[in-house]
Amino acid sequence: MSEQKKVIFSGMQPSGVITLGNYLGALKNWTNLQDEYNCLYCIVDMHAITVRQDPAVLRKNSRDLLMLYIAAGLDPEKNVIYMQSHVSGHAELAWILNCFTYMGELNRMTQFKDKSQKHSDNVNVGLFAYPALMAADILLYQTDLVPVGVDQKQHLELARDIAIRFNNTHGDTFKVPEPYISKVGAKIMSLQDPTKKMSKSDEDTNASVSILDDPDTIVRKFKRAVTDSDTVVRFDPENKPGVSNLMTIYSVATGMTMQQIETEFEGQGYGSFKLKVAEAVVEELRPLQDKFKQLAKDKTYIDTIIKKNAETANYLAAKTLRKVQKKVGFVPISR
Ligand code: AQP
Repeated sequence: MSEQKKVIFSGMQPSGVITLGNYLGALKNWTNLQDEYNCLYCIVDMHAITVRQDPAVLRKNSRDLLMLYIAAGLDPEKNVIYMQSHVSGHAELAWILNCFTYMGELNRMTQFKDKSQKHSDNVNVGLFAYPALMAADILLYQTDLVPVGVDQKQHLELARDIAIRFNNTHGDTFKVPEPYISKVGAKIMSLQDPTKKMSKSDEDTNASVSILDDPDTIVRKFKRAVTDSDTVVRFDPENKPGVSNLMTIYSVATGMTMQQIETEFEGQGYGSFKLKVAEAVVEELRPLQDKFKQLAKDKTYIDTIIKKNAETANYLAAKTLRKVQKKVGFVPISR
């Protein structure tokens, strides 16, 4: 990794096949950063087990996600693409940072509130401490910038607070990360309840478009998307959340402005509008899906990428971890 370039860190949970929301809001933007920055993109499998996962499915989703990163255009020679559980430094630093994180702070996190309601039979300590692990993910690599969707901003702010608190106690140790706000990123909402974000773990399969859905499925899901009783294609997220969400998707997929979209569909009903959005999404995902199918045939290549990138990430993580362990007073092993 070049010393001069700024460091970018981000990740996704292999808690299902990623959605169009994950793609348009995050992954698509990551591919534009790989030349200008030193980028680490993690498959955060340790975060995924904060809700129950089937082990075989988690293994498959994790490998698939790594292949999707590459299929979307992330070059595994330029970016460090790796599994979180392959770098024990994440867990080790998370423990130390747990001791610099207050219960009150974690209690305020909206993701914890949402997920503990959704999984009321399994409100575990990992789910509660999720933001401290996320802080460790980021701080472990002396990250400058973190590209996250709007929904993750609260967690990033906490990571900054934890870094500042540690630095104030033990002297300058962590770089305090900044959010990276992409020019095009967008929050994509559920197709069935446009007041909720699109999520890969949504039980209603019509609510989200998986990045690997075939064209017929994509068209069917958009045809069923919830809109309103009006017939005008107009951008008004407050009063027309369904239509505005479809417009956002169309805008990110085609590069058109809301004004241009309103003009294109003036005087037309929602039927043809929905079909056009679906077609734009099919075209947007086609190259990625083709590349994914190719990669899936080459297990040896993917195994090599996994091993090589895990080694790089471990090497980088060890530098910060040793420094932190020394600062808190752990006895080093003499060499
Ligand atoms: N609907 C969305 N629109 C835009 N961006 C989104 N992101 C997630 N959903 C949307 C962004 O995707 C990145 C990876 O997210 P994650 O996998 O770490 O977990 P998440 O935010 O909890 O995503 P999901 O799909 O909702 O997962 P589940 O269902 O497992 O909880 C992040 O940068 C996020 O901002």
